[in-house]
Amino acid sequence: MPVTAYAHTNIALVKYWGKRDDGGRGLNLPAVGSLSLTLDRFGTETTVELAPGHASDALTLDGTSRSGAELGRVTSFLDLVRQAAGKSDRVHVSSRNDVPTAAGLASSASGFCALAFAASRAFGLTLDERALSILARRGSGSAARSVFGGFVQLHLGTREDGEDCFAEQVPAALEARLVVVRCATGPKEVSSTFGMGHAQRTSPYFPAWVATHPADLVDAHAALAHGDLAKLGEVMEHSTLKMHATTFAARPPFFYWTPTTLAALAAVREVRARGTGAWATMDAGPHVKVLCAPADAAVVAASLAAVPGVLGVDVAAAGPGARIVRSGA
Ligand code: 2P0
Repeated sequence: MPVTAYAHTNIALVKYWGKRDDGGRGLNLPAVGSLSLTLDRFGTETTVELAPGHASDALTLDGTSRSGAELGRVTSFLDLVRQAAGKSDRVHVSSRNDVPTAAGLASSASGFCALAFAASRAFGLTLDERALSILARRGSGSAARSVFGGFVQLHLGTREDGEDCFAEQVPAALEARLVVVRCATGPKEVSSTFGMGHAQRTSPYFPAWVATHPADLVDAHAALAHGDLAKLGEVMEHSTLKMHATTFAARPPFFYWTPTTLAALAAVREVRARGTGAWATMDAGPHVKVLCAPADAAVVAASLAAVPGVLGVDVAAAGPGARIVRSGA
């Protein structure tokens, strides 16, 4: 029986960037914790159906059959689920993104979260949210957070087996909007997995990134608890700029930003200078996401839409956690 799951994407306010050594066990343990907002728009719907007797898994992504590295990463992840379920069946995975794949709008977050949910159910596992988050993390670190709605923390954890590295929802005394500003088309040139590894290995700023990260999480939590959007926005910008600074100082250096990214950042500063609270964050791609109060979202979106080079803007609110949408034929 096919099982279909949907997961919304999430955007980190305090970023995950870098991994800690797990002795080659494939646990995908982050070097730092993170704090995100799950969005009410953008996400991935994934159907998993067992294919008994088939020799290999099959992957269809956005209507196109995939092989090579894309299929390999999915098969490696499915092996974890097969191992947990004590089964060996191959499966057919069909996945549809309503985010541009690999463009820095976090499709791996919703993608691996939806896959973890659908595949575990298809193999007869009923995981609680924590176990689902741990499983999704092994596919992609950011996917651990999409299990939950609203503001979400991915705990760093200290255990070598990663069992205390899971996400949880964080209660918040504020509402916010994220204005998603599309600054380029096409896939990004440097994947986040490669980029964070390269920065970790070669950037002299990486140790400073890790050393200063816990204070950002403390500040962000305090801002959420006190409903202080300005404080949340300020620490969010600090986190993203430190993350990108590690890429500038890597050897060789790499840049996720385009001239349109910088023009959008200038527009955010102008909006702020005019007295409207607006703060920017960028992930492993050129797009800019602008945090603001719900009442300011229309003004912020209009200001950013007017920036030359900007391809479009979408206003997102807090969204729900992942869910099973269909189970059975
Ligand atoms: C984040 N990013 O916290 C950070 C900020 C991108 C920049 O998590 O290697 O695809 O699969 O665990 O989750 C994107 O990295 O990396 C990401 P892997 P992932 O959202």
